[in-house]
Amino acid sequence: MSLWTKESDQWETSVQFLPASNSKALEKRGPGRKITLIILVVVFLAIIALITGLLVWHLRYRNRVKVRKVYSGSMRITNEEFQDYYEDPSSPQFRNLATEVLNQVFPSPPACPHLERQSFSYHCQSGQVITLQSPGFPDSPYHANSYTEWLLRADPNHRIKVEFDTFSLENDCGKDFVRVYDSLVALDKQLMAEKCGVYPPSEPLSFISSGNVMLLTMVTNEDKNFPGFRAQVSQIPSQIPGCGGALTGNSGSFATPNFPSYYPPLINCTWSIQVPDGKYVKVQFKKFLMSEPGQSYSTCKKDFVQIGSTKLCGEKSPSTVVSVQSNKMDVLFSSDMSYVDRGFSAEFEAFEPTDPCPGTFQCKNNMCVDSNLRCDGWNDCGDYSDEMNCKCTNAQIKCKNGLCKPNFWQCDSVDDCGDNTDEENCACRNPEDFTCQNGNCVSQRKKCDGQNDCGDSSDEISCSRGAKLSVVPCTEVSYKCKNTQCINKENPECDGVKDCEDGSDEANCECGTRPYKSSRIVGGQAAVEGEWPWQVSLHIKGSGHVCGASVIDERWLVTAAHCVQDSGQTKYSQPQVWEAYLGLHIQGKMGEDTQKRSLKRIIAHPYYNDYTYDNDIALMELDSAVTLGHSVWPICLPAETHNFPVGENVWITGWGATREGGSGASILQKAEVRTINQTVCNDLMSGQITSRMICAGVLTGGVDACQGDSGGPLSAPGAQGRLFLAGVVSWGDGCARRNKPGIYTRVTKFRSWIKEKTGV
Ligand SMILES: *[C@@H]1O[C@H](CO)[C@@H](O)[C@H](O)[C@H]1NC(C)=O
Ligand SMILES: *[C@@H]1O[C@H](CO)[C@@H](O)[C@H](O)[C@H]1NC(C)=O
Ligand SMILES: [Ca+2]
Ligand SMILES: [Ca+2]
Ligand SMILES: [Ca+2]
Repeated sequence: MSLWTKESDQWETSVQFLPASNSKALEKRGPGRKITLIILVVVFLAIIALITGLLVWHLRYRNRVKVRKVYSGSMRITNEEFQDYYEDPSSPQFRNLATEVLNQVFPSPPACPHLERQSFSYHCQSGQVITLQSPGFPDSPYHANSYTEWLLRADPNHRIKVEFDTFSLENDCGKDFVRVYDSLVALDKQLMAEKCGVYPPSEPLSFISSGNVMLLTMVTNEDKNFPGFRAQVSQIPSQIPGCGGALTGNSGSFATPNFPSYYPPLINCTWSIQVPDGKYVKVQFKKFLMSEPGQSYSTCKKDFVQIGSTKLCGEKSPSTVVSVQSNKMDVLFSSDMSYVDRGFSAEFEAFEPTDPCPGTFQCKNNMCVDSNLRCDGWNDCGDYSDEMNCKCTNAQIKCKNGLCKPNFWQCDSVDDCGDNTDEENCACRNPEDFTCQNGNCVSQRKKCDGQNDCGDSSDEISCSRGAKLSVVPCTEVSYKCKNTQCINKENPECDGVKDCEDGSDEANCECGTRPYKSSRIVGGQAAVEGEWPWQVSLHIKGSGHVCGASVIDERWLVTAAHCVQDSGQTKYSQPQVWEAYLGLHIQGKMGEDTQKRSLKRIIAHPYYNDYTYDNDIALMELDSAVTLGHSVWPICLPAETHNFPVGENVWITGWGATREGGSGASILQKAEVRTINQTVCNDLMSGQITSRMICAGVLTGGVDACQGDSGGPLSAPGAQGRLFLAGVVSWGDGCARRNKPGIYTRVTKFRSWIKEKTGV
């Protein structure tokens, strides 16, 4: 039935759609009926006019709104066969069909508000790769306020695979985003993923459809236009490899289809594992990412893994182990029609029922860990079972709850024991007191009273006296502006607020940012490409990577003085023996953005002590300036008064080389460490720690490798997501070892020396 048919009996049918409150009027018979109908038609037309007005305003003029919405719908023509020529909107067949459809639906085509939108349509052929890119890519940023869609089709019995090789959008999915649908229309229930932000090439982003169609849409708002994306589209057979199968033997590995990229929607895979008779099977999920909106992590109704009656979904730690008391195990993976994730990679292993962890320690959750990880203060099992019932050594604190923790986590304001034992009896015993930066204790009442009670003015730092910052007498801990005035705010440099009258605290703040935020997949130890754009690899010509360094501007690097001391035949102090690689990710593999430079000059600190490693810092001038960008970017240098609080989480990065050699990693590695209380560290290192050094220890369990390179950066977070060069990897293994702190050169102590030598 149609509202537009003029036969009167059909009018009656149509008015039944009006609200119930009008039904009484409709029951009336006689002459009143015609008037009612006229009134109804007038009201109806008024409503249509109002809606049209609102729509025109919404679509045409209301483009300043922050959140954009895209409306879509679909229509099926039931009495027509789909033909290839219908894909081409300019074909006569398409036009004829469209006119027919429009004539049936509307007596005359409605006026459409003009929208800035583009639509592309492709049909993949076997063996053919189609390249898609956002409008303007790569020469110009994408357009503002645009809607672009790509309709992708494949032959029957094929799937569409889309692989993004570049993906760079604004980092707010409420503003600019790309959506991938498992259909040709933008239906929420078939939305596979919504993406924004920047993905580095080392983090693959590819999607596979469940059938032979897929839709990509891209929506942008009015500002912040980024380069956009480029993707390769191809068709692959419906039967995708890696979805289930039989696994036999004593051990092996398996993963979801397309891992480490996204699995397809609507898929069931079953792996049937069988190990030799008499043994039992266990499976450890090394990576497990199966998160999606609307998932309940207790019932796992959407995408999940099932082993017997155990269901897993969401994100799981790498210590997730499932075992069965049988030599057979079925692992089922199931994904539903909306939202996909990266899936899992797993290893299975046969074990003797009588000895599940030969030669190693068996955790309560059935995982096996190296025996020497027992009672070392790190939770390696994931359930603390390796840290229970331990006898603490001299190098450990005995927590009241029975755990043992390394001494160096004492007095760092972080509760490592879980019951605060490690933070008791630190400095000011009276809880009423304030601890000064120099360790003195003053009454809380003396804080921010305008008097220097601590002796170092630290009781007068970070005092908010209204909105106005006060200029204070200059001391060791107060920040000095360029105009020589001192201000009472901690770490005011590059925090986005103009604190100095002359604005000098916010000058030269283009540093310390990075294009790629590391996302969850890379957890582990390998860095993401572009994650540490100030990291430099220093090579000795002919013998490869020897030390790390940090970029501080387009011409200067900071490294360790011990890297540039002559030894035997090699004249490490001479600039001509070195080569600097900037923007390098994998050793031996020059990336597109890797820049290689020779050195013009090396300035080692004149007071460097080869015996104590005091003043272990050096500067290197490049023979020509590098181009700063995504892959090469300077880290911020902290002001002399910058305070890196004890207990703060910081990062070390490098390929794991020490000056003395040792096998390094090929991919840049990273490790999260935590700064250690100076007094505690000095005690631990038998009094070898000077004020020009800063200690940090490995934070998370499991990391035990040599992550830092001599001379490489210790990167600490500052305001606005910027990173500051807190230290230079110096000694004490530079490597992050669990029970040994690493010792770094404290860069704040050398700020004015760096300025004097480089002007930076
Ligand atoms: C996967 O298996 C479940 C349970 O057997 C079934 O309900 C579902 O339809 C299957 N999905 C696909 C895509 O085959
Ligand atoms: C370091 O620990 C000592 C006690 O061992 C304490 O007196 C001092 O205040 C701590 N330092 C900092 C900066 O927390
Ligand atoms: Ca442990
Ligand atoms: Ca602690
Ligand atoms: Ca500031």
